[in-house]
Amino acid sequence: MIVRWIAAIAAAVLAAGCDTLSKGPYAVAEVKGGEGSTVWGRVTFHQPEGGTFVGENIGYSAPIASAAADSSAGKLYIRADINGLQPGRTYAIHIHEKPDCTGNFSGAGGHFNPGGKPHGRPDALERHAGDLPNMTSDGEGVAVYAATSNLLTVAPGPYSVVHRAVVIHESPDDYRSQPAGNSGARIACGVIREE
Ligand SMILES: [Cu+2]
Repeated sequence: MIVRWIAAIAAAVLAAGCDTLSKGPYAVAEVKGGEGSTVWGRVTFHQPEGGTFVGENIGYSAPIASAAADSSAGKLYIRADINGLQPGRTYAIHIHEKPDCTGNFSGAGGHFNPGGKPHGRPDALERHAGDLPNMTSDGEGVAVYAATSNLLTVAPGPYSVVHRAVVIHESPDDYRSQPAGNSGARIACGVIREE
């Protein structure tokens, strides 16, 4: 029921066609796997300036629709397009604290956690700012992903994603285990820069 309601809202918002995505601060990370890896892609961060804005209508299911429905002003819209994953698998994706993908991505440090909180569900009050919903690949190993955050910003400040890193892990985040959701090895990384 709730899912249907969210989908209906998303469809209505998309149909309205307003789009302030191009306004407000914007950041991007080019994500790459390690040596021999097929993983590559792009993660973008839009911070709308005001009013309700709309994610692109890419015909994807719940995650995209709910992100579009939830993308009111004051929330950061995060979009990932990742290729070369294994088909039909779920991966953890996080913001990590350092703009460094060296050392098999260990250079990125731990989860971005300016609030000094425990790791948690991405919709929990107590969580790392860098905790995000898991990402799932389709039958071709492509993940099209969207999420919103009411903590993160692109604009300068303690919660800004700029000069941080996006890290993708080999396993899903269980949203419980400390400090990183038992999500396994880091398989791809990209430094976030403002555009
Ligand atoms: Cu991580």
